[in-house]
Amino acid sequence: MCSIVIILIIGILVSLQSLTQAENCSFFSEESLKFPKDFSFGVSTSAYQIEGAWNADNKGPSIWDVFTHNHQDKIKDESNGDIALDSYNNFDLDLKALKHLNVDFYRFSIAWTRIYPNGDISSRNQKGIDYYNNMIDKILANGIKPVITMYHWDLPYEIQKFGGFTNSLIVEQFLTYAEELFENFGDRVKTWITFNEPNQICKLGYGIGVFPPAINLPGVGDYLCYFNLLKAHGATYRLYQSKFFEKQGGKVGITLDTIFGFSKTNNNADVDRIMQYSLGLLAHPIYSKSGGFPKIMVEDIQKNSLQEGRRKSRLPIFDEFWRTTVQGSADFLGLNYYTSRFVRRAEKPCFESPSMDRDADIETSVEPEWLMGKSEWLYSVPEGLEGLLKYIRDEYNNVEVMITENGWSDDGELEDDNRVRYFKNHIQAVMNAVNEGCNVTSYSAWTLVDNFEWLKGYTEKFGLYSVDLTSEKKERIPKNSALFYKNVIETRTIPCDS
Ligand code: GBH
Repeated sequence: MCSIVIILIIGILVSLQSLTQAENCSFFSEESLKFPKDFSFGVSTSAYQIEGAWNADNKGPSIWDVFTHNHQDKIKDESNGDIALDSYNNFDLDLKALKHLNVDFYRFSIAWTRIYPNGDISSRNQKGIDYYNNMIDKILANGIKPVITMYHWDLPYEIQKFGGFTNSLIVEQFLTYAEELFENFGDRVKTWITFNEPNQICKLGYGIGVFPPAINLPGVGDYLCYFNLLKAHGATYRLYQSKFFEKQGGKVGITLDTIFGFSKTNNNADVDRIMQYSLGLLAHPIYSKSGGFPKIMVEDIQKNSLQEGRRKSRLPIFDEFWRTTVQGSADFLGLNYYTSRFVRRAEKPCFESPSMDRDADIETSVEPEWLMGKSEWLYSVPEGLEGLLKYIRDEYNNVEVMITENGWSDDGELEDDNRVRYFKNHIQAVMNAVNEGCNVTSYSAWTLVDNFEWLKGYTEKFGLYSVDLTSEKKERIPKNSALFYKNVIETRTIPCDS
């Protein structure tokens, strides 16, 4: 009797295990294996990575144009986005791929320098506005919803001349640009993302200085950037609420990127530390009940700053007006998830001082069995996505989450089985999280077509489609992963047999 029960229990456990791998589809009811009806699937891109036409129709230079032109040596294959996939002149090719995939939405970004070539309203460029108007109309005419990222790293170069995100003038400049977008496109666009990945904008751009504008001011410039960027985001949300929401009825959010931290010794304090320094510094000001930067950061950075002989903290503090403007300033949390790490508190201070890394004081490591992509930072850790979604559910009052990016890099082969596996396991992680009560409403794959991968040029491919950049037609050719994703989208399930 007893052994039968044990065998039964083992049987159930084994089936549960296979459910998480999405292989034993017959065990559970159809419903628990299907995404909810209103869950939507899409694909994401960004302007500089695909558009090309870097100076067409009055477009002004962005910090990426100037950086790639002046520092060819910093880009792995010495390439740039001058032509890229030439999506600016070939949007129909992208549209054809979008239709083939059957996506519910297309997330793309607008190049600020097409709308305002020098960043300021005085340079308003009707041709740029016409271009995106036409694109939005075409997307909608094909039954696809446009999701717009207002800023995906291509700051107008003229704005960087006065300090970019380290100058609080950025708040007013961004707000004016955002208003232009709401006014021109808001009748048809109902999902707005202000900024893509402030972590990369601020830490890489103004802290470590490996991304343009390549300001090397660790632990100072990065924090100033976060501070001003959050104010620009908050002000934009308030503008939409007061002037556009009643008529247009859309949603405004921001896209944050983070790893999930695992602890080998189940040390929750270490996990919380990394999550606050990676996600909390942006999510706490916006999504927590109290607002402002996370307590742990305020305390650490104050303490370290005084120890360094400064008169006050390197981390700016929101005054009451800005704390309340930023707090609650999003209808959803856009999440870019790629990878995770094991984390532990550093035994000895091992980062330069001052720096965000020194303030965070966390060492990270990876597991030998985690599969690595072409990108050296990218390991496949689907359980990190599930853990992260549950963390957000518990920490930020189950705010609506839109997964705005998730993707895998390789050499660009059409038989991209590792990408198929990556997507399969991560989409399964999303389904598990949804079944655990996480308020996730959409999933977007990065990216439509192999494109300009920033410092790696065209050497790391993330696309569902491949393109021969030397060919005349620049046709987008589906990889196995495109066919896999198309199947997920059309069936709302994760296929058992791939
Ligand atoms: C996303 O960032 C971006 O939104 C997207 O544009 C990009 O193409 C995609 O990921 C793939 O990278 O080693 O110093 O060069 C994800 C976060 C930011 C992680 C840059 C890797 C490399 C830093 N990525 N980071 S560095």
